[in-house]
Amino acid sequence: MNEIAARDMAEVAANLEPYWMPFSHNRYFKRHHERRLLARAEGAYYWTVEGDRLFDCLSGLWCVGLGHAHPRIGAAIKRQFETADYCPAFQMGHPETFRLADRIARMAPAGLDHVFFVNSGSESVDTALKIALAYHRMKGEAGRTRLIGRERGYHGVGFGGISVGGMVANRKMWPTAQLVGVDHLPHTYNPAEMAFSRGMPGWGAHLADELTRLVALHDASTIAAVIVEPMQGSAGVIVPPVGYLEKLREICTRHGILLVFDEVITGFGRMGAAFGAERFGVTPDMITFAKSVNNGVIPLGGVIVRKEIYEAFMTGPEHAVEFFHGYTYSGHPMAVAAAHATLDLVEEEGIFARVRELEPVLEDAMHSLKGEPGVIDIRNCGLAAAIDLEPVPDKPGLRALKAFEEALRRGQLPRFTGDTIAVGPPFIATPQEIGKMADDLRQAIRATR
Ligand code: PXG
Ligand code: PLP
Repeated sequence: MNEIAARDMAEVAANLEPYWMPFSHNRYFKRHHERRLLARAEGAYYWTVEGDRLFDCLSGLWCVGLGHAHPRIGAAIKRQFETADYCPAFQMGHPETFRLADRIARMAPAGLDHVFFVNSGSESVDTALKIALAYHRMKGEAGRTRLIGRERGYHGVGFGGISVGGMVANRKMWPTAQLVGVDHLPHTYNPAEMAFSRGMPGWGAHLADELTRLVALHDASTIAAVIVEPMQGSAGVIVPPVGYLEKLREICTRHGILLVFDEVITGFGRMGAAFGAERFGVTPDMITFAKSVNNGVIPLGGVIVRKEIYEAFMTGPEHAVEFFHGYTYSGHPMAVAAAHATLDLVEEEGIFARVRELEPVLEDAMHSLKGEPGVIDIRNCGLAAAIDLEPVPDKPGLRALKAFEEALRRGQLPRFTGDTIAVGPPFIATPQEIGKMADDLRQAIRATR
């Protein structure tokens, strides 16, 4: 970092107060921000304002798989800025946005072939839920108004997303602001049956039968859609039990209920395939995505839908708007340019195959932490893994915070929530970097004893 940049950073650091940080302990951060202000990023590393290098254990927040500051992505953004920085999204379009929709449709499971663009995972979820409700109405089944989510699910922070989401802290402040008629499937995590499972646990497929129970309770004619993350990311890498997603698919099909996979984390490489749907061999009716689609460089998300869903909307006079929904920045040319450059690199460098090669490396490295003090579970799938630590009595979250701070001292930037440490290394990470990450986490965990 040059001298001026260093001085600017120091000045910024002097007044941290006005920024209200998202999903953060603001007061603690503003008093203890050593190694937590990131000044620079390149490849699989960040550099803090103090000049310390940190390995990017979670690829940013699950989004920067190809590493930071990729020159090809940077060049594409610059070129797009000079060519057409913004185009109105409504009643107009940029050719590259159409080309990206076509490209994503080709990567998606057969049958899912239309793409609606948004700017975040939260928007992708709210959009998918609105499509589901409107779809049934367009089809003459206006009574299908119920949405089914899942306990421990994370579907962003929009009012729709928190309604189907299953994390109490994200919901409890807004009980009357949530969608009515929502119900939840049970989560699939049961440590007594699956602690230290490698990949998909063998126990738990029967929990999908709870959907049959909800159908019996509410009647299928009232249910519009079921939304689940194929692998629950935010909840701490909760991997679907063998056979579970297949059962959900079968029950939804039987009852005319749309199945939505929220692939904001699992889409575009994290599972070693274009989508979790492909990896797990189960095809939903809609897929929501964001994050890795353009390496997290400029906000971009979307919803991929089946042809029949798109076509159900294509009625009425041809000159009239069919779906009253969209965002100023839907299909933003800059975000789209970053996506094309990202997907070019993903293809050229065989990124999905690389993730599949790294998966057992990460699995072995992380499961080698079994037996360390206070480690009560380790889970993994694709290039994602999580470790649960035994909480300090009466101080939930403190153990993981201490491990996190020790990890920073050792040059690692993992993610911590509650007493869970999560990692999702960049797709470009080397086996050596993954090994070192696990070893540094081992020392960090030991230090919390
Ligand atoms: N759906 C899923 C499945 C997600 O994982 C969202 C929706 C919301 O996306 P936006 O772009 O609105 O944040 C997410 C986001 C973590 C972590 O530490 C996970 C997310 C975001 C930030 C941190 O696991 N997931
Ligand atoms: N609020 C106001 C007053 C607006 O004019 C708009 C868009 O025109 C919005 C919110 C929605 O913004 P966006 O399209 O970026 O989601």
